[in-house]
Amino acid sequence: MNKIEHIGIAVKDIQASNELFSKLLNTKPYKTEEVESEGVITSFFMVGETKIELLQATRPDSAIAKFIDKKGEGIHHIAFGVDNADLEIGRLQGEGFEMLHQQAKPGADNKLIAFAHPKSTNGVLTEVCSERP
Ligand code: CMX
Repeated sequence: MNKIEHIGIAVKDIQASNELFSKLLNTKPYKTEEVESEGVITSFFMVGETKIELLQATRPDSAIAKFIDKKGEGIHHIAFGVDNADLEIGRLQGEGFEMLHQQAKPGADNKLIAFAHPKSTNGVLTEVCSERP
């Protein structure tokens, strides 16, 4: 694990939250991107070395829609930057963590991503991500 790459925050209305977080962080989002496979629209803010990712659901079966229904808006996941997400999946499985993906898949911001189930990580949805080659 090299660094905290980003913190994901589930929001209901990304336009409204872009304005709110622009004021909070005193910087504008540098990117907005839809990830069709995940059913989300995302925006990213740079804060030092770490990013804040806002996530709004684009369909009712999206992980973000389910999360907001259950828990409301708030911190959804922590993503750790790694050199190679596929190798990290193997390491984490070897340590007994329940990985939701056997192979890293394309995510927002030009990353390969994989998640560990929050049930196996003390209730914290944990992502590993590496740069897409
Ligand atoms: N953090 C902590 N706990 C969470 C959670 C989260 N983000 N999401 C769900 N949970 C908990 C639920 O509260 C629930 O706990 P209880 O059993 O105690 O009630 C349990 O996990 C199961 O939750 P669920 O609502 O039944 O949801 P599912 O099992 O259908 O899915 C999960 C949960 C984590 C497997 C699913 O959200 C997932 O696959 N996430 C990874 C993908 C993802 O989050 N994509 C969106 C971001 C993509 C991006 O960054 O680009």
